[in-house]
Amino acid sequence: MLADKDRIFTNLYGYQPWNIDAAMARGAWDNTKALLELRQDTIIDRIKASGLRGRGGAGFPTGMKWSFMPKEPRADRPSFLVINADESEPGSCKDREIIRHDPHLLIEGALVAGFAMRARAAYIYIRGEYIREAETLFAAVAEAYDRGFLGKNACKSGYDFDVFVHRGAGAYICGEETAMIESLEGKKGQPRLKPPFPAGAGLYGCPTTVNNVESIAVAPTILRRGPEWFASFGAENNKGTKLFQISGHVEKPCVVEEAMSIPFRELIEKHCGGIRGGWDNLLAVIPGGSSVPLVPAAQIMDCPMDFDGLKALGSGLGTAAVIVMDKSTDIVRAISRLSYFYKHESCGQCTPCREGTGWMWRVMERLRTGDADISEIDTLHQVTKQVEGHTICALGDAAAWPIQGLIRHFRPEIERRIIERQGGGLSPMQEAAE
Ligand code: L3W
Ligand code: SF4
Repeated sequence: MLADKDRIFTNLYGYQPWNIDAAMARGAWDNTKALLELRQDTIIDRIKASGLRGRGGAGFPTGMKWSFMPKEPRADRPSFLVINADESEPGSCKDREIIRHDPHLLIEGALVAGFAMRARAAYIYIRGEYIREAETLFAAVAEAYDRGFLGKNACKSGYDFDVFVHRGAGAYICGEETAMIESLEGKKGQPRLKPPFPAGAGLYGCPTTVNNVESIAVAPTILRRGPEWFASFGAENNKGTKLFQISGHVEKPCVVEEAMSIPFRELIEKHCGGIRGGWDNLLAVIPGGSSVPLVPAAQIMDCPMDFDGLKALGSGLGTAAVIVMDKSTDIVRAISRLSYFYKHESCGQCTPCREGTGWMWRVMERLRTGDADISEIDTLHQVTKQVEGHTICALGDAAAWPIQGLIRHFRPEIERRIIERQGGGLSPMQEAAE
């Protein structure tokens, strides 16, 4: 278990105030000027050496992403940092806790990261529903300006840096980085085709890096304690500490910072008091937020909770939002509900996603009630394959993968409902087994 002395988020549960004095007593804003004096390339090298990978779902190496930004930005084409606080992935609630209880970790991180990539300003795009959190963030940013940590000559470094907080309006798709950029520009939040990646042409056509809240908030601590310290946690290629958000049928749902690669069973035993009704009652887990496929109980027990461990099971770490489902769960209904979510949140600009998400949800509903034909299971699977990889952004994949996971692992359950609804008999899988 991660020792308290190794936690970055020391006020995750809000036992102390979030304000700047309390944050400074915990170590934030401690001689930030000295961090900036490391200079840009050293900061980026140290973040690369730490092994930090993006905490918003894709796991892209953070230091490498920063290194894509121009080393000599033009005066008429400034660089920008955009911080993705549009936390909307079902199951995800870690960025909310950072902003609620330790916003200065994020704001100091914005300055350090922005400086490293030679950005003129950072925009923190916060989910519209996070009303109280936005209030905290506005107040915390104002505190940082009052102390001279932001604005002209930030932290007396000779560097000018502004932080703006922008509230979203409730669209999941604005968490996709290019839709977020469109939304910041005042347009409808619809993803752009990539490339160009934001580092080439982002906000207002200028070089831009979009990073998740957690990725930015850990940066100052990594620089203070050293990249080797951060890299001492987790497995090869999966380094550092990580916020896990465990919801569903555990005894004590929680958000907790742990070492990356902790085995699933240990994570749940140590922090959540086990599975409701005992380990034999576990049915399946969605380990990384609703966009990654579920994993059946038997497969996930000893799995390291990291990018590679979960990928090997055909799933992913995503945002590390671990949704635990026990045997009381109607698994077909649960995935059908997620299908509805993706149908509802599709921005509608590409046909496979706009049409496919509605189509997949309608079939899922028929599978849920048992009113489908058994042959529709294969048809549905084929449709998910037509959507996956054929859309502008990852929402199409995210809509397809949970259904693929359901069919892969729970096909007999889907067939059972159809057979029962239609008056009994053996399912094709049962017939094959006879
Ligand atoms: C320059 C290249 N930059 C990649 C950058 C790219 C982006 C990052 C990762 O989706 C996933 C998605 C959700 N030159 C580059 C390059 N980049 N190649 O690297 O890019 P990508 O396309 O792999 O992912 P993405 O589009 O950022 C993110 C999944 O996360 N997810 C959850 C999302 C929800 C939240 C939330 O609620 N907070 O994050 C869960 O799995 O499905 O697959 O910056 O520009 N050659
Ligand atoms: Fe919009 Fe869906 Fe296409 Fe993404 S995949 S751009 S959400 S229609």
